[in-house]
Amino acid sequence: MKVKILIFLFFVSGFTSVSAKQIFAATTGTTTGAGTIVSPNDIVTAISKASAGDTVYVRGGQYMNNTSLTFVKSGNSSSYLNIWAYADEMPVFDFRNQPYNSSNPGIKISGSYVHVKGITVQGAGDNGMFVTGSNNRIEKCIFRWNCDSGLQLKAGSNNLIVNCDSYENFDYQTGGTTSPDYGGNADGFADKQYTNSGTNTYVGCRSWLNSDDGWDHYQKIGNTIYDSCWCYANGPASYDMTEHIRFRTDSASWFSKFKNTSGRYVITNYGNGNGFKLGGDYTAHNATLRNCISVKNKVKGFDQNNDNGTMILYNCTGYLNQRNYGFTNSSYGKLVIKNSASLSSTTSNSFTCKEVNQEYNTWNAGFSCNSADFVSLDYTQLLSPRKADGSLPEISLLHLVSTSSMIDKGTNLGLAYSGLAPDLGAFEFNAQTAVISPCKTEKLKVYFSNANKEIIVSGFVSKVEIFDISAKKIFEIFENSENLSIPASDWAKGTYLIRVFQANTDLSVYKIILP
Ligand SMILES: [Ca+2]
Ligand SMILES: [Ca+2]
Ligand SMILES: [Ca+2]
Repeated sequence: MKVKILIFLFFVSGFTSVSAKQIFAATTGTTTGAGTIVSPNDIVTAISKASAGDTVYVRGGQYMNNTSLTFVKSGNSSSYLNIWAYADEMPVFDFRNQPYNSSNPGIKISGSYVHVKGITVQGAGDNGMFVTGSNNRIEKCIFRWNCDSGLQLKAGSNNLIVNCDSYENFDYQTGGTTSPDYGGNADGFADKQYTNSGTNTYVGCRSWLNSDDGWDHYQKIGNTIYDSCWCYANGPASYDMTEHIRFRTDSASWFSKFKNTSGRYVITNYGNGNGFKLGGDYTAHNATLRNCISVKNKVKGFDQNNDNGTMILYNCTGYLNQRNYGFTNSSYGKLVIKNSASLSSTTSNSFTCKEVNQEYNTWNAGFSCNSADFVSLDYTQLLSPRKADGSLPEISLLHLVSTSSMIDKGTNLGLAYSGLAPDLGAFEFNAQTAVISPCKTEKLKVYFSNANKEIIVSGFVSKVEIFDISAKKIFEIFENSENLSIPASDWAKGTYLIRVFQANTDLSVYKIILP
């Protein structure tokens, strides 16, 4: 008995000593609050109480700030310091009353191993968020309507930016009235003008309608990976500021001079309007882009901009930019571009770096790409709402039709693919196009194996039914099975509905298009 009690005490005390704190911040929080959900702190106090392993839960609502918020706290390599939106709530840090000034970013993060999740930063007098630390993780955040770039990284290394959106950032006073360059600075993501030795990584991020560029790496020396990131319509011709959240702040001193005859306050944008600007000033920035798309930007979709690093583009798609791919400096940089696609480039692409390795792209001999290859060309889909977990929305834009000549025409680059070989462009054709009614267990997977021409139902199932497009049942099996392979080599091309029962009552429905 004594032994049992001793063991019990050991675990209790051991657990207590390493347990992480939870501290609540709210718009109604105070410096004297207990930091609990019923007695929250203000955000600055909450973060001051946190250390590695702790989580600051930020309640939803509008956090109005007239000055920058500076977070200097760090986690460590085994425990992040978390600053997370609470549950599904939406905390918005609003800096609309902050003076327009290049020393007035909204939130500054100089610490390392900090994980920020689920917050919005808007209307700052300079960058929305300004990061100088390393090994930070910025997730599910929104940066909008700031007076310089939405998210700026200016030092540090190994930062991971996941599922963030940065849009409509516009530096409307740059250059002043004597030499106007309105919009010349505000990028969606500015990761520039510094040197690092590690690698920053952007996954599932979107950048749209920013005044200057989608991503900008001017004078960057270091390394960046982009996975599944989207640029859209950066560099618009003008901004109508009449309804802008900073209108009241700068109305008399600034916006009033732009009033037009319709009573609107419209400011011409002088920004560059590139999607992914990979370098600048002949510095060596090594950029690896995988499955990225760049659509309808004012100038270049993918832009060397004199980068002297190694630029690797795998399975990227450029569409409707003035120039989808602009690699134009034959004295600098190494370009490796494969399995990529170009559609409707207004002027011709250019691939003329110091060293170029390009193959298996739609513009190379023997390959092709035209509008008939795609399910949809509706670029407004790019702005669809994200999924609940923050990941990119399901879209059909630039997805391949089953008859596309781009399917299985790529070379194996070590990325996941379906069918016999990788496809060209950002989206691999996948026979399983939709889950109509999702399965309730994570373990169920239904897909078409192009290699063996069979439908695979993996997971424990009690019954499977398959219907063709006319709703005729063409297959049925009652079997308590863990893995079914259903031969489909003699089935016609087209759409099939697959109903999978688990434990008889738990029904999942899938749509599969056989190529
Ligand atoms: Ca610029
Ligand atoms: Ca820029
Ligand atoms: Ca394929």
